[in-house]
Amino acid sequence: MRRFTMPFAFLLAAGVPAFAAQAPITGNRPFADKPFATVAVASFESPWAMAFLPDGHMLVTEKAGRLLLLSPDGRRRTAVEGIPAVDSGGQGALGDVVPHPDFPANRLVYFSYSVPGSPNGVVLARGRLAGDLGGARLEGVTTLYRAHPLKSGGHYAGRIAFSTDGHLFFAMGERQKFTPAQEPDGVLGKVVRLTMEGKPAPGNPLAAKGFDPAVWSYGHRNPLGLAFDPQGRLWEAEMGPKGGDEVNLVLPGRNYGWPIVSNGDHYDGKPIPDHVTRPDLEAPKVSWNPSISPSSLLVYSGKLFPKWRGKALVGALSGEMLILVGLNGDGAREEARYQMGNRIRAVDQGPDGAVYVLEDKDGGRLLKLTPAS
Ligand SMILES: [Ca+2]
Repeated sequence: MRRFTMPFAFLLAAGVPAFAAQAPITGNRPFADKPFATVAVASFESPWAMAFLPDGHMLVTEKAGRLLLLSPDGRRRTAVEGIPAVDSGGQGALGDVVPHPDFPANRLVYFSYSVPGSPNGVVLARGRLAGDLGGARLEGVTTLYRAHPLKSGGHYAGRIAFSTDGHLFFAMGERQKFTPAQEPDGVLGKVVRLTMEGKPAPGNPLAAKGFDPAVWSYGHRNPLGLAFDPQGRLWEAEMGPKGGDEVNLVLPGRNYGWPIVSNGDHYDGKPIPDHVTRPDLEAPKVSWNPSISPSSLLVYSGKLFPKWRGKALVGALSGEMLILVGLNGDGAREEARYQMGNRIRAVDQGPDGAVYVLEDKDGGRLLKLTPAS
């Protein structure tokens, strides 16, 4: 990593908040004692994402293209029919799954997947969940939004988050092609803000500047974590290059720097200027070197872990850990890391306040975390 030092006064003059971001985390920090007990409740083949229905039933996606409906205790399951064909080669997958905020009334489920073909892209789709554990299907499946332009490569992303004011945020990666993240006419390496029907939301911040009208923020690499905090701030975790993984506070119309700047370097060893060299671009609130490979981000709001409320939990693939990130206004800070001994692909919260994580390999277990007694 190339280090740049700049006079503190310069940073202040440039309008960079002095305490909003944590200095890059370098080196391997010690693991904290786990404040939780862990029990495995189910296992899957390369699971990718999960979601809870309001009554406690779970939806889990598997990379190869299966959507599963599980009983609240994880013991019973059925494969949900009606999922379109998925390109699961490389980083392709049946990706995120999230029920509509008003699911009890409309039974709508949003999901993302990489479509077959080369070049291809990730799409956002929606269907109505019918049936139960005796047999379930998605009816009326409709593609609501398509990443463009089409490319070949990984970094699809495909993460979905709903704001409380009725918008759908969808994060897309730059397909390992770097420059699309800065190109105004495409949506790769961007977070877009859509209506619940998948149309560019009116009033998006960059439409008048010649960007695709859906774009909310840009300059992202592989944004796999996306969640709102209780105050309505949008937090994002993205896989950076070597030593440049990030947690960002996503603000409308802002440029997050990729591939112009990063606190990491290219995997071929070529240096990239650090974020501090370009204070006009949004710097990460937390960055990690060595990489931890963030797969997911949850802002915890449950009752079982009072000390975690309002904080983020980041699942790490190569880091094989769960990282507790304190959110303080517009700032963020790593507070603890918990060794999990497996790649963590997803992290979510159950209606009971328990935390659930999906392991990525060796059986793909779903673990339930409850307070240690
Ligand atoms: Ca960045």
